[in-house]
Amino acid sequence: MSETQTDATLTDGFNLVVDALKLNGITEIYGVAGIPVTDLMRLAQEKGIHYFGFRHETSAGHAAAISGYMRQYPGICMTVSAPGFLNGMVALANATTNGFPMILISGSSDRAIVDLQQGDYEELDQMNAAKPFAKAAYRIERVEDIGIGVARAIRAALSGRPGGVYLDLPAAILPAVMDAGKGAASLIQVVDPAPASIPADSAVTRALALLAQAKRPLVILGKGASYARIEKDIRQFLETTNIPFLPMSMAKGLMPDTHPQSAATARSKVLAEADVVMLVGARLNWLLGHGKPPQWAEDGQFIQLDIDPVEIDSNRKIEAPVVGDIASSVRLLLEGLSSMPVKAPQDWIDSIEAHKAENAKKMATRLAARPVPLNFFAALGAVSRVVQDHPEAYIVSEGANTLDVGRNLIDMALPRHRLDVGTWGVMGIGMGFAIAAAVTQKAPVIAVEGDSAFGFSGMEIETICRYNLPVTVVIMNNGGIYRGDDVNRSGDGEPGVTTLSATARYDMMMEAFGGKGYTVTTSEDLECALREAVASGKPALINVVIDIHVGTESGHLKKLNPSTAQAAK
Ligand code: ADP
Ligand code: TPW
Ligand code: MG
Repeated sequence: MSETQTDATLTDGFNLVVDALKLNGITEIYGVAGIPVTDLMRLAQEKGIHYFGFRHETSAGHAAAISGYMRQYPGICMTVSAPGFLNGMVALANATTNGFPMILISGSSDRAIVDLQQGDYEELDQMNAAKPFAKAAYRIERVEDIGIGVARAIRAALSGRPGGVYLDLPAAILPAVMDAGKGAASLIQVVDPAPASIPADSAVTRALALLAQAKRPLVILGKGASYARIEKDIRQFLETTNIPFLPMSMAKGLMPDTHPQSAATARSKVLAEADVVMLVGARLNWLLGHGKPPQWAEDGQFIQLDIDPVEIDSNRKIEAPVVGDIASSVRLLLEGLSSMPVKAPQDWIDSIEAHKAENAKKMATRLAARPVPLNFFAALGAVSRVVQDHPEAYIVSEGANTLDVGRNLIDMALPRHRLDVGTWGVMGIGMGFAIAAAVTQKAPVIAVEGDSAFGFSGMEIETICRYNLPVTVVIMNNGGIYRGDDVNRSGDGEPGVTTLSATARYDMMMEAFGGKGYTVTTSEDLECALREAVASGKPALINVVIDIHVGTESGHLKKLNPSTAQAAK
């Protein structure tokens, strides 16, 4: 513990870091304590910033990142040096990949020793290690630069395409003192850190002209659109033009999934047949088949709304780029409709409707079944019925079958309420995202987790209990990664590659920390337990026993999974 500073004319690095964060509206820090940041965390807490202590830095980092996404303002993760820093890096890299604004602040060791590799405590050249994975990386080396360092980090995280920023705090600057008045004057409150970026009129007109002559137009909504909070204007734009839309996973709820213009249940058809596609904050990456055949029409034309000019033409030709911030871009497109009206042709709408009706019939049959042991459809159907009655609930999800089937079955009514594995398909976001959603949104959270996926952050249920958060974890326990019946072909009796414990009682883990645990084997019991758990507003975990034979290897990503056609040689 540092001694209490009694000289009123002096301040120090500890105080200045906390004051700089507070001045810029930071209200939470997620982290794991240790040298050299323990007292920094204590001081932050003392000065009114809520501190959430985690069991692993990756989860704390994911919490900061998703708080950034939900708030449109950087979340803060704080870690110790070297290993703690590296644990946090997974989340920082994931945030950069997904465009979530966050700042990873790590304490670091003595630079003079680190740079000569003389073996300091937790020695690592953290700033250079962070650079390839961060949108920006800064190190503050003088106590009088703390204000500038924090301001730069916030601006870098938020401006343009948001991302993860690394801020290195060498231990020596924390107790370093300076004149209190000069210290206060050195702090910077950032002004307009994510300035509007207005697209050119010509870009807007070009996009509308392309849409106006389309025979089979389609709008794709991505998480960039959710982040930009365009729910009001995009709804008006879509309802005025009657263009069908498809949400990417985390854009579900930007327009309600039950909206008649949603083409989600005719996804393959509209991708293959659309002649003009407008991408709104969605990238043509693997999640959209890179915009290429066979998923897409060879001669389809694209409009792309994005804040990053370099995104345009990244995978195929974009006929009408609209580079700007999405809120401004959509507003201008909406205004432009008065002079350039756009209406989706009725025969296109009719053909989509017919396809949707057919698929809905197939799905209804699937959902009516009540198999025991449960399969994913029956179990996730029960979850979706509860979510329908709780539109305010935040849904976190990860896994493979659990994620893919859940994404299709669980309708979202409100924007930014679905938080999942995003661009990388990363496992381990579960409890961190759930904690941040509960903390920042003061709403119930339902984390729908594969049994493998849960394991990556499972210890954080202690964190959930310690802070008494309204999080219900639902584990689809099929005893494995994808399925629970893998065979060890060596015959030596050890478990197969994807096998986990099908009889594991994850609910007892929750009980061990003081939360409520349930094990269920039927969809009725699952629905009942979930309703009770959400209504309680307290930590709960439902272990759902799923048939070990029903999962598909790699879920919906079967084609990406290479397998050997050769016998063992
Ligand atoms: P999804 O996974 O939902 O398809 P992506 O993460 O691939 O979404 O794409 C989101 C896109 O949105 C990124 O290319 C990013 O640059 C862009 N974006 C993020 N925020 C904004 C914003 N405020 N204005 C414009 N574009 C944005
Ligand atoms: C950080 C690879 C993708 S999906 C998955 C793994 C391990 C788990 C699937 O099993 P689960 O779901 O969760 O039980 P289900 O319903 O299909 O049985 N490490 C990281 N990220 C990824 N994506 C993996 C490994 C993977
Ligand atoms: Mg599983």
